[in-house]
Order: sequence, then structure tokens, then C-alpha cells
Amino acid sequence: EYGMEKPQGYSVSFHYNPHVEYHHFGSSHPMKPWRLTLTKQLVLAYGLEYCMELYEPRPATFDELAIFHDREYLSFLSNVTPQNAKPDDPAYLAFGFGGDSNDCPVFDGLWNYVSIYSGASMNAAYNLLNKQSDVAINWSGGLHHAKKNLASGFCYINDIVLAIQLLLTQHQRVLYIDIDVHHGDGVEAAFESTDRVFTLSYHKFGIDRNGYPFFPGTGNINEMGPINPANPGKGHSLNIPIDDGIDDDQYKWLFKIVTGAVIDKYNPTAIVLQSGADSLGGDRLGRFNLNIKAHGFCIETVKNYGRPLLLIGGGGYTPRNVARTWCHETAVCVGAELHNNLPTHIPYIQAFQGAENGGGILYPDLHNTKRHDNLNTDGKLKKMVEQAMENLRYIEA
Ligand code: ZLS
Ligand code: CA
Ligand code: ZN
Repeated sequence: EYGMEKPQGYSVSFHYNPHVEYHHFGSSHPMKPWRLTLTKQLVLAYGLEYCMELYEPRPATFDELAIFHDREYLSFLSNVTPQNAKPDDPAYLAFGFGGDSNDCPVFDGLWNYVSIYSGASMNAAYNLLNKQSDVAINWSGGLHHAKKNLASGFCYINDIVLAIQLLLTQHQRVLYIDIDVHHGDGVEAAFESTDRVFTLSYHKFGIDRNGYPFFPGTGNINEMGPINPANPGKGHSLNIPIDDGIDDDQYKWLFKIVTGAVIDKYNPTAIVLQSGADSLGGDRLGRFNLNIKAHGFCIETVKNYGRPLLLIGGGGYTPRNVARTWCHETAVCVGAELHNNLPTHIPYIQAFQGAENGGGILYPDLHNTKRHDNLNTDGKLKKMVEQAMENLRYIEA
């Protein structure tokens, strides 16, 4: 049945509804669902579909989304269109749409878009629950900023929270790890009152020269969930604030030591990993300086713990490198090594060719696209790790 051997009893599933690709936030908006087309083309060109089970999930329903989100918010989201939107309607701004930044525009097919990516994360979670797969992947999800009644930072529905809620029906402790360059604030907030979910986010944190904090402005090392003696969720969030320009070796060291300590101490029975690709060097919005293989090292490290793993996308604003990274990480999951020369028969091969687009290879050196000096010294990172270890004291043995 399969073109390649897969390890006995180890299975990876890929949850993808291609209709997600055809949605547009607007021409100047950095979030490009089209990056998912590029990702899929690379995955298929390398033949990775023969190493995993493919699923085409249905969109989530209103009632499924209401397990986390407020119904009033969902009613608004499911009815608003570019034609009927009234930007002066108080509900419009109160629910996070439009505004000065216009991070969350109302676009054609918005409801369709959010139900498709959410349906895929939920389908992936069910696959883990049914033990149909050991690793379930949804690159279209990972929208970690959405709150129960608020759109924020390009995120309208929090598919991660919905998937974790499903995992909680069978798992006593779920670990959420977030390597997107932005703080995973929506997931952290959703589970701030429970000790059954531990959230761990690595992100850029700090005030820019222009006086604005890097979005969303939260996630300092001392933010660990409301420290109220009556809150069982106290101390069950760990934030790792990082400065501009962190390099491969520093990030790998930090990720391995901190994530390892959390997994050893919390001992989760399922893990959800948000793999936002905006932590790569050369990202349009990001500030870090990671190469593809250093980003993939995080996925490999987590996968090697052998717990049921839900792997989801997130940010990523230089589409050709998002596609390269998520293709590489799909290969990491199935245990395949990919040759550096891209297969020549890929549709959209031009997107990867030419010196400025990575020269037709899978692993271009993204340090070449460096735009941010490294402000992280080894000394500062060591201090932060010490603080992080202290923050784990609320986890009960
Ligand atoms: O984590 O930084 C912001 C908000 C503002 C409001 C004030 N003005 C002056 C600056 C922007 C504070 N928003 C961020 C959101 C980043 C969301 C990341 C999502 C995720 O990766 C998960 C998927 C932000 N950064 C960049 C932009 N917004 C942005 C850049 C360019 C544009 C075009 C479209 C829209 C308006 C012009 C836009 C937003
Ligand atoms: Ca993060
Ligand atoms: Zn991001």
C-alpha cells in the first residue's frame, strides 16, 4: 500500500482542507493563506504523502466553535461581510475587527476560512484521541491570539484552544508549546485557571525604538498565570521573552533545556506544538535569525519524547520560507531526510528560485537575510533559564 517503509506502529496524519488557500485578508496584509499552497506543493513534490495518512476535514460547525467562543461573537463573525460591515457599529470594534491597525479585517469568505482551519485542528485532535495517529499535523491552524469574544492579531477563532479542549476529554495533562515569534496569549488566557494545561511560549518581547511594544506586548518571564492561592492554574504558564536576532545555537540550547525541564516535571500525556514560522531569519514581521533546521530541531526534540503530538502552524510571513520549514518539519515527523535540491517539477517553482528567493534549494542560509543584530548575550540567556527553572516550582510532583 505504501511507497516507502514506515516504522511499525508509528503513524503520522496530515489534516488539510485545500479550500483554506483561496481566502485573502487583503493585498497589503502580511497573512497569506497562499503560503499553504506552497507548503502542500513542496510536501507532494518530495513524495511525503506516501509516508503519512491524508485527511480532508470538513469545516467545524457553529456549535463546535461555541465550545470555547461566545455565541454572540460567533453570530457576529458568521454574519459579517465586507458588504454589510459597519465599522462604526460598536460591536464591530468591541469584537476586534478593523480598527486603526486593521490586523483583523473582514474579508470575503471569513466564516468559511475560520471554520476550515478550526475543523482541521479538531479533526487532528480526534485522530490522536482515537489512536489513529501518533503525530497529527494541521499547517493551516495555530491561530493563538483569538480570545473567546475577541479577534486579535490575524486570529479570529482559537483552533488551538478547541483542540486542547478535545484532548482534555481523555488526557489529564496537556502541554502546549509555542515557537511562533509572538506570545501565545490567547491559549495562555484560556487555560489560566486550570492545572490540566501547561502553556510554554518562546517569543520576542520588548519595546521598540518607536515606543511600541512588540505584539501583543505580554509574556515577560514573570507572567506565570494569576498567582492567587485559590487558583489551581497558578504558575502553569511559562514565558520565555527573547530579544532581536537570536541565533540557531542559542535558540536550540534554550529550547532543549527549558522544554526538557517542563516535560520532565509536568509529565504531560499529550503535547500540542504551535510551529509558527515567523521565528525564522528574514521573516517579514519576525526579529529572530533562525535557520530552517534549527526551527525543525524543536519539532524533532518534542517528537522524540514519544507523546501523542498535535503539530500546528501559526505565523510565517515570508511564504517561500514558511513552505520550506513546514515541508522539512513534515519530513522530520515521518523520519525522512530530504535532498537540498528542490524537485524541479514543482508548480510555483519560481517562488523558490533566484538568489533572493533561496536559489532553488530547500535549506538556504537565512542568516544571509539577516536584518536584526543579535541583542541576546549568552549571559542574559543563562540568567533567564535560571529564572525559568524557578518558575516551575508550582508544578506538583
Ligand atoms: O502570532 O502590532 C500590531 C498592532 C498595532 C496597532 C498600532 N499600529 C501602529 C501598529 C500595529 C499594534 N499588530 C501586529 C499583529 C501581529 C499578529 C501576529 C500573528 C501570529 O503570527 C499568529 C498568526 C502586527 N504586526 C504587523 C502588522 N500587525 C501589520 C502589518 C502590515 C499590515 C497591513 C495590513 C494591516 C494594516 C496594513 C497590517 C498589519
Ligand atoms: Ca511564541
Ligand atoms: Zn506570530
